[in-house]
This record gives sequence, C-alpha cells and structure tokens, in this order.
Amino acid sequence: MTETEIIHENNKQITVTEHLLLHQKKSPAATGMFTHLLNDLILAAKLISRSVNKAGLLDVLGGTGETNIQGEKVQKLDEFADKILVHRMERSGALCMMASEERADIIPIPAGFTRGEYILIFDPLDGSSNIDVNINVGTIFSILRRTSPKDTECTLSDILQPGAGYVLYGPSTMLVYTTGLGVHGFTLDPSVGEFLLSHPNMRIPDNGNIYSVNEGNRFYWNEPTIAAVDGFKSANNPAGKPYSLRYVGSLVADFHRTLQYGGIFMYPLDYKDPESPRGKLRLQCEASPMAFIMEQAGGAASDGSRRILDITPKKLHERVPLYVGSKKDVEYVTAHLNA
Ligand code: AFP
Repeated sequence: MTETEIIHENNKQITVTEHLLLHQKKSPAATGMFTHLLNDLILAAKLISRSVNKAGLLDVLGGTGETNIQGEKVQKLDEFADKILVHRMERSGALCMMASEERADIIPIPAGFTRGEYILIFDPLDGSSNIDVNINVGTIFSILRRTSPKDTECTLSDILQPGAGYVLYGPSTMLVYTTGLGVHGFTLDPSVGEFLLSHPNMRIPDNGNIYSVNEGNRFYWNEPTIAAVDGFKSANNPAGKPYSLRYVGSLVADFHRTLQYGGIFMYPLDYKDPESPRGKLRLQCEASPMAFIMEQAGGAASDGSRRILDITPKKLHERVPLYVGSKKDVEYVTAHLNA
C-alpha cells in the first residue's frame, strides 16, 4: 500500500506526527529536525488551545494595559500565547532565531540552548480583539530556513520558506499546515489530545461566491478598490452573480472559510494616513504564511501588483495589502487595481 493509500484508508486515525513522518520520508536529505520543530510547535498550540477554550473561566480575558509594537492593545491571552511559544520553541534545538508579532525585535536563542538552522516567525494569537466576545482566534506561523552559513549570525534575509501553517481555535481546534506537499488539516480530538487528519489535501475552488473585507474602511479606499468590491455585488464578476459578504475580523477564521469555500479575503491598501497609504496585515507573520498555504491549495495571494511570496521584506513587521483566495477572484481584483 502506498503512503497516500495508507493516509486515505485510515485518515481519521492518522495523527499529525505520523503525517509529518510520512512526508519526511519523501525528502531523503531530511534530518528530522523540521519534524521535531513542528512537533514542539504543536505542543505549544495544544497548550494555547487549552487556555483559549477556558478563557471565560480563567482570569485571562481583557487587556494587559500594554500596547504592542503595532500600536494595538495587548490582550492577556496574546501575552500568554507569546510566552508559551517562546518558552517552548527556544528549547527545540531547531531554531537560530524567532520573531513574534508581539515583539519589536527579533528573539535570539539564548546562550546555552542548542541552535539549529530554522527561523520561526509567528503571530501568537491573531484576532485577539475578538477573544472577549468568544469569537474564533488563531496562531499563524511561518518556518524559514537559513541560507547563510551555520557559523554566522542568523538574519531575516534568510528567506527559504519550507513550511507554514495556522491553528484555528474555533468550535473545534484545527491545525492546517503545508511543507510544500499540499495543504493538510487536522482536528484536535481533546479526548486523546491529538490532532487527527480530518482534511487531507485541501484545495480551493477556482472561484467562489463569497467576498470578505472590512467595508467600514470604504471611505479610505481608492477608486479601483471600490470598483472591485462593488463588482462582487454585481453580476460583473467571475461567478456572474452577486457574492455573499462574510467578515469575522480574525484573519485565521476568514482565511479558513475562504480556503474551504473559495472566494476572496481582502485587506486592501487604505488612505487612513493620506501621506502613506498602506495595508494593515503584517507580511512575515500573516500575509506570507497564508500566501504559501493558499498557493499550495491551488489559490493565489497578491498585494495588488506582486505575488506575496515574491516580496522580500525590508524590515520586521512590514505591512502589506493582501488579496488572497480563489485564483479567478484574486485576478479579478488585481485586474481592477492595475487597469
Ligand atoms: P487583532 O489581533 O488586533 O484583533 O487584529 C486582527 C487582524 O490583524 C486580522 O486577524 C484581521 O483580519 C484584521 O486584523 C482585522 O482588522 P479590522 O478590525 O481593521 O477589520
């Protein structure tokens, strides 16, 4: 029986660790370090999931009173998730550095811990302003591999991206990841504490019938953006009829729906600051991992003129506009933006 047949035969019983090992076998040069790294990350995700699930019962709701590097209010669970990830991952032995959406600078691996060749960039709890009202939040991660020699300082220009994924803390907790061999989704079975394969080989339809955007920002958009969004409400679009609008305001939730049903999620360029129009979402810890996943599932991701995965970051916490989803829907928007 082939590996794929084994997965399909027993897919409800395959744990994420078994799945990772099956994929590891497909890369003869693999040392197992990447699998080890993902396993540590999965444990951190389970710990975060446990606290998110009990958020209303523990003293973890509300803000810390602090503001992060993005100028956003830090929620107690943001801080908790960030600490869990840093604590676990600095001990993994697989990383040479990390970066978190919650921290201004890169996070070095402290002296005394084994260093590896990977870089982990994460948003520990995306959508955290939704926690207090019990709406889905998620952890997003991107795994880069250093391209510079091992005995030199690790920098953010080390940009090979062998893996990306997210954990969605929703009615059930789901892990969705790619290592460049398709996109696979796992659901946490709390009774056994394991993520089990529930969504093998996820594919997005070529076009959908849902658009997702914060239309409250319309006043700050340029004309091409308004024309594209209005197009989704007309019959002049890839589906040939008006789309439905869905917007949670948690990227992981909006992205996960888009990945499964098709359509498009957008956070367009806006002119809130007329001197410097920009997108809201962070390139390295939000746009880039989601773009990798979306392309692996057969979709597309653009900043309006460039493929997200072709953008070389100029600094940590760089923001970009994001148009991600079904190929035809993304092309439809970028055609408006570049007309
Ligand atoms: P928070 O983590 O501050 O809730 O921000 C969430 C987010 O980065 C992303 O998850 C959403 O898609 C986006 O912001 C929502 O932004 P708006 O509230 O401006 O629509």
